Amino acid sequence: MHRRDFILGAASACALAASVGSSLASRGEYLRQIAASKGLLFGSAMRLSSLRGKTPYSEMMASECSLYVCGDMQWRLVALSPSATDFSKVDAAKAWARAHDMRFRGHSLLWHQQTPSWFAEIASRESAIAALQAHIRQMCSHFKGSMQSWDVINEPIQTSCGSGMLRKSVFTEKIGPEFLDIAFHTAREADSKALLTLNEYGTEYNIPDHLRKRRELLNLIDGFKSRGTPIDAIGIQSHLSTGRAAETDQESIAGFFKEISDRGLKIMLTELDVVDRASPADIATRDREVAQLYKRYLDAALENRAVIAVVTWGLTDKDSWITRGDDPKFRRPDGLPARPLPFDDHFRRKPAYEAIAAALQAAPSR
Ligand code: 9MR
Repeated sequence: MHRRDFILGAASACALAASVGSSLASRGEYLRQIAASKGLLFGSAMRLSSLRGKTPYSEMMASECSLYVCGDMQWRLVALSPSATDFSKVDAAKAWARAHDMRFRGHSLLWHQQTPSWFAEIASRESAIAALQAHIRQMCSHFKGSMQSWDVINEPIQTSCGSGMLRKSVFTEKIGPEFLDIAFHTAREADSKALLTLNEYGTEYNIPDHLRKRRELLNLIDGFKSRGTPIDAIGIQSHLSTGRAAETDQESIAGFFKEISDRGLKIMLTELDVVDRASPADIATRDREVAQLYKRYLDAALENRAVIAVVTWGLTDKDSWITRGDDPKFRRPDGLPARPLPFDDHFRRKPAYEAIAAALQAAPSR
C-alpha cells in the first residue's frame, strides 16, 4: 500500500467511524482510498489523450484511481514494423501514472485483435515463435520495474460451444496452443516482478456459454500448473448488463472465484462496466438498476480475498466503448446514450459510484 493511500485511507477510516450512516463517497473519500483501506487497488482504463494537461478529467482520474490500465500497449499500436517500435505514448502514460502515485497495468502483450498484420505473413513456426518472444521481451524489458501486472494474453478462449477450448487465432495457426506457455515463460524471464495475467470475458453469468467458458478457463489453469507455466492472476473482465441481472448470480460467482483462488491464483476485475440497453429510458431508473448490479456483483466478487483490484473500463459515460457504440449489440434500441460508468459526462458521481464505494467499504480486508 502506498504511503499516500495509507494516510488517506486511515483518515477515511477515522472519518467513517466518526460519521456512521452518511454516504462514504459523499463525504469526500475517493474510491482509491476506500479500496486502499481494504488492501485493494481501484483503477480505470485511461486514454492518454484525455490526460494531457490539468483538466477536470485528469483531476478526477488522479483522485479516484490507484491503478492506471494502459490500453496503448497493444502490439499493433507499438510495433510499427518488425524492427521498429514506438514507446513514446506509453512512456508518457507510465510517467503520468508515476507522477500521480498510481500503479501501472499493461494491456496487453498478446491479443488476437491487436496483432500487427505482418505477424500473419511469417512463414515458419520457429520464426513466429521468435517474433512473439522478441515482442514480449522488448515490452517487458522496456517497462521492467514499472508494471503492477501484464495481461500476457487477452481473450484466448473461444466463445462458441463445440469448437474446442482455444480461440482459433493467428497464434494457434502459426504456433499452436503452446503459444500460451511460451508467452508466459518469456514474460516471466523478462520481468520477474510483474503479476502475469490471463484476461478473459464471458464468464460472469449463470448461463450455459459462460459456465462452459469457466470450465475451459479452469482447465487452462490446471494445464499451466501441471506444466509449470508461470501465471499469477486471472483477469475477469466483468462486462455486465442489466438485461442479465437475473443470471448474475452471487453464489455462482463466488463459487467460480473460489475455484480460481483454490488454484493459488489472484483475481482482478479488469474491465468492469454495466450495459443498460435493457433498462428503461428514465435516467433515475436506469442509474438505479445499473448501481444495483454493480453492488450485487462486487459484493459477491470481493468476498474472495484473492481479488486484488477493481478496474472500471473508463470512468465517465462518454469514455465507454459501450456509449461509443463500438459493439452495435450494446446500443440502446431507443438510441439514448448509455450510462454504464460511475460518472456522468459532467464528472458528477452517479448511483453507480456510490454502489462501488459501498461495495469496496463492505469488502473484507486483504
Ligand atoms: O474499449 C477499448 C477501445 O477503446 C480500444 O480501441 C479497443 C482496441 O484496443 O479495445 C477496447 O477494449 C477492449 C479490451 O481491450 C478487451 N476487452 C474488450 C474491450 C472492449 O472491446
